[in-house]
Amino acid sequence: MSQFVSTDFTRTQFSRAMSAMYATEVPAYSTLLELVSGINETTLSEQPGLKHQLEDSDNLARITEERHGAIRLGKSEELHIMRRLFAVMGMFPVSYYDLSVAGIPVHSTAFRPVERAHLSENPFRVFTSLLRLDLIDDKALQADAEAILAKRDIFTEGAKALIAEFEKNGGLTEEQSTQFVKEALETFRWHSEATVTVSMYKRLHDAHRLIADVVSFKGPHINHLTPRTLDIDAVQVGMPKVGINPKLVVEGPPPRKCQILLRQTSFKALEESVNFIDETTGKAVADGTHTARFGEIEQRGVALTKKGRELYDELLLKARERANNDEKISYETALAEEFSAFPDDWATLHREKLAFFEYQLISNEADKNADLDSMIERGHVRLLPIVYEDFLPVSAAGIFQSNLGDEGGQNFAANANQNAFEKALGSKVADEFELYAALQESSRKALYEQLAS
Ligand code: OOG
Ligand code: NI
Repeated sequence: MSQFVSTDFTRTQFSRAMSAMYATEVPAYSTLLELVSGINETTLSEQPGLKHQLEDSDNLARITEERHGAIRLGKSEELHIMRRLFAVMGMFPVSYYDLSVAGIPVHSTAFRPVERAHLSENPFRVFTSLLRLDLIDDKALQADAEAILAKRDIFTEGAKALIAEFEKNGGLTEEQSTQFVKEALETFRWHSEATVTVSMYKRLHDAHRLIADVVSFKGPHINHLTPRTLDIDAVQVGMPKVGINPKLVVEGPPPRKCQILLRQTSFKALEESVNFIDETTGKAVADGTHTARFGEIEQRGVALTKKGRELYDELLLKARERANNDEKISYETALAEEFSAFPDDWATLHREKLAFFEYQLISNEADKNADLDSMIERGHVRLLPIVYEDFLPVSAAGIFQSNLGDEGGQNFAANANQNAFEKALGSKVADEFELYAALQESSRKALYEQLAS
């Protein structure tokens, strides 16, 4: 018996602690959790097929606890330590997201578990952005923001010591794990005391609201925590009835029989009062507000191959262009019409190599020499969609914009810089397509081994 607890254990404790903390910080979050769990129960009882599919792919148990969160960091060192902190919980950086294309001065990755067993246990993920002050035109403001950020340390001494212990020994004891969760939580907590004066806050805010949000505070407060729903359209309709007003459009693909990728919607949750530093006394005084935290829900579908993703991107772009150029057509209609070109049954999605699947042998008449698609066609093998675990840059930009407000601020030129991001991170980000392909391939191998035995 190892003296250490698993990284799954620590991740689950952390995700529960974050959820409990967010519920006390943002009351609408608890309302949303209740709404989502009610709708998930109804969906499962009305759709026994979906329930079996989730059961057979080890995806049912995780759903009630499934969440993602998001944070925004201010400097390279923070991202570097954050990578090591998430590793303690079995979470690794997957994919590079360039948000400058949408006029948002950050680039991002998602920390999440990558292996099947760990995902089934608890897929908790955190969308993590790093501010890009290099994109600001105002060089004086850039220097001021850098100087403010240089002074802060967002991690507790205890958290840093336990990360080092984990790296040295290869694990944490249960006691250390409990302490680690407590210490790590401090970094994600809301701090109502700003580190700047009102006038500095205004300067940062005028450059871009996001810059003010990242630079003015002691830490990268978790800005939303998102439960997974099995029916986002029902939640979208249900939200106003419980006093929550979602953004107008659901990001991602339109409603379909076979869910693909990710659909998301969000709402503004809270205006916080903030104590800024008084210019003359240097003391914190209660004299301002800041909107930092919001709510979001998501529905996850099958992961797409590169080919499927290209088709998705192409249809999404077409729908957006049509809705923009033609006043008579709504975005929803344009989206639904364009996506009629995306096959909507599992067998075709598999045959055309548009999506990733696991295989389940459901007959003992299967011929081991037959090819996969004919086994599927004959009903000898069942397709289990592999859940999309990542994020979509166009949707993420929509989510950022919905909570930052549309009003002005500087626009930023598209300027991806994955190298700089990975240098700050201290490692490469994993390629999501390779991860899904490996999951599919190991299921294919297991199927043929089963057929051969
Ligand atoms: C992150 C927005 C992106 C998502 O689910 O796509 C995101 C942020 O606002 O910091 O969370
Ligand atoms: Ni989100």
